[in-house]
Amino acid sequence: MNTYFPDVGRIPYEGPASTNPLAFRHYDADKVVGDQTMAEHLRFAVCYWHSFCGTGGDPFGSGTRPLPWNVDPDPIAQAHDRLDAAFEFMAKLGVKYYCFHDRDIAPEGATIKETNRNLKKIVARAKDLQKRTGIKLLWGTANLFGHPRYTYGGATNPDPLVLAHAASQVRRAIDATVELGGTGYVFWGGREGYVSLINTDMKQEREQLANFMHMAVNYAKKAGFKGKFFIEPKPKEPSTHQYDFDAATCLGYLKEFGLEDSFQLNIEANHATLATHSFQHDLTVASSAGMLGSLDINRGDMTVGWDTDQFPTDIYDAVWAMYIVLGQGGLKHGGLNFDAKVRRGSFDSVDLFYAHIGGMDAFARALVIADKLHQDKVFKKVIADRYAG
Ligand code: XLS
Ligand code: NI
Ligand code: NI
Repeated sequence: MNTYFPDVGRIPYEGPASTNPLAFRHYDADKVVGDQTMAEHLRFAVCYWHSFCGTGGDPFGSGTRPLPWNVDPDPIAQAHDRLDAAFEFMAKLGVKYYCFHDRDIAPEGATIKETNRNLKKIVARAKDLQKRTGIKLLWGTANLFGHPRYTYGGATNPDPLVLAHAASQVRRAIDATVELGGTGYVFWGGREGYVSLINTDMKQEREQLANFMHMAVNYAKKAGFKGKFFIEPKPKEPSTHQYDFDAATCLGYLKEFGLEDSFQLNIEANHATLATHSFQHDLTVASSAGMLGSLDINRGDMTVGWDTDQFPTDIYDAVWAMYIVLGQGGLKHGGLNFDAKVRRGSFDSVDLFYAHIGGMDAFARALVIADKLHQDKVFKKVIADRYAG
C-alpha cells in the first residue's frame, strides 16, 4: 500500500524538539498516561468525507484538490481506489479508526436495489482492509441531506415516499456499521429542521423524527448492533433551524420521546460555537447528564458565523475536552473524530498529513495537561469549596 502517498512513510514520534513536520512531537501512541496509553485514551478517527471526498470547492469556486483516487470513470472502481487511499493514509498516520456516511464509501445507483448492492460490495472490501491493517470503524451514518430528494428532510420529510427511502437507507447503513464492527451510529440532522414555520408542522416533524429513531433502534437490535446511537447536535446550516439545536435541546428531546437509553451525544466543537456556546459548555452539558458518547474534533473561526470545520489546534479547547472526557472515565463507544477539512489552498496530498499531525499533537498534549489537572485536583478543590455550604 504505497500508491497515493508515495512520498510519505509511517509517521514517527520524534518528541517535542523535532522540527520535522512529518513527525509527531507529542502524540506517542504507546506512552501511558494515567491508566491507559495515548492511543487508547484518544481513539482518533479519520473522517472519510472531508479527507477523501472533499474537493476544496466553496460557493465561489470549484475544487482545488486533485484527489487521484476519485478519477476512475467506473464509480465502483473509484470507490475501491478511495478505500485504498484511505487505508494507506490511516496506516501511515497510525490512526486506528475511521467514520463514514454510506454515500462517502459507495456510490448511489439508479435504483435503491443497485445502491444497496454497491454498498455491500464496498463494505466487503472495507472489511478485508480492516482485517489486514487492524483499523476499525468507529461509527457509521447515512447521508440524508445531500441528494435533492432530501431537500425538505429525510426522517422529517412530509412525503411518505421520501421518508420510506430514508428509512431504507438508514437500515442499510446500520447493516454496514454492524458488518464492519462499528461501535457507534450517528444521526446528524442537517435537513431535519425548517426554513420557514409558515409551511412547517413542527409537532408532526419532531414526532416523526422520534418514531424514525425508535424504528432504527428496534432494527439495530435485530441486526445485532451492540454499540450506541449518537445524536450530533447542530443549531443550523444547512437548515435555518435544526431540531437538534444543541446538547441541552437534544437531551430534552431524547427524554421527551423515551430514547434516552439507546442514545448518547456526539458533540462537535464547531457546532457548539455555532449555537453560541463553547465546546467546553456542550461537552459539560452532555457529560454531566451521563450522555457524552463521542466527539467530533474541529474548530470554527470565531470571526465568521459558519461551520468552517478547521483542524483543531487550539490547546485550551483541547485541554477542556480531554479534562471532561477523563473526568467521566473515557468514552465507551466513541472516540475523537476529525470532522475537519484542509483549507482550499492546502491541495497537496502531504497537507492532509500536516493537518492531522497538528490535530493529534494538540490533543496528545492536551491529554497530558488534563491528566495533570485531574491529579492536582485544583479545580476540583475550588468547586468543592465553593459548594461546601
Ligand atoms: C456536519 C456534520 C456531519 C456529521 C455527520 O456539519 O458535522 O459531518 O458529523 O453526518
Ligand atoms: Ni459539522
Ligand atoms: Ni460532525
